[in-house]
Amino acid sequence: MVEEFGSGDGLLIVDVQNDFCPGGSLAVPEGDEIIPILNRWLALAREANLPIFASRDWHPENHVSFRERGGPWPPHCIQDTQGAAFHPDLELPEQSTIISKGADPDRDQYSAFDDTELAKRLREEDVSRLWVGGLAQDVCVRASVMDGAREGFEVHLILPATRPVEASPGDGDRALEEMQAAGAVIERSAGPGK
Ligand code: VGL
Ligand code: ZN
Repeated sequence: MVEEFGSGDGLLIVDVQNDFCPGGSLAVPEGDEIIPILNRWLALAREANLPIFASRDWHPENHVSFRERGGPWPPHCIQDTQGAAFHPDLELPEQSTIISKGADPDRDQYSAFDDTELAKRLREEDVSRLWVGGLAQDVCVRASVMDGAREGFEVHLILPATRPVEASPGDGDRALEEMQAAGAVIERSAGPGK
């Protein structure tokens, strides 16, 4: 249970985009069910004036991760398409900082920290404890949580606010173990005061 959410806290919402939600081209099962939980965190973060970051997968049409180039995934989150847009129910405040990744056609970036300004921006905003939710638990959330822990942040994964895509069965649970082993805290309650 999260007793207090205030100074030193920051929120990172990973890849809550149409293509990763039911109906999208790389749908995470129940991916949209995390949105009401994230909206509560967003409202609290906004009230407390805490820094909010939202990452997005932002691929060119010919991205190396797509099957036609021998990659593991169907085409998804192509820049400036509906599939790449944040889910319309996600209530991202105006002041949120958007972190785009995966724009290089020849390289993937699962982590929101990979070659982005995120770590620097978090330090500038004096964030020491980072709350993370979003999609997918076993891909970009996993990579972002592990990098965040490696960068020295106290990373808490909001478990009810994430879902795995499970390209292979068991990936979701394996990712949780790896994140925990990297020093992240797996938070099983849905939010502050819940
Ligand atoms: C993701 C698969 C491919 C994610 C991104 O955001 O978790 N998964 N690209
Ligand atoms: Zn991708």
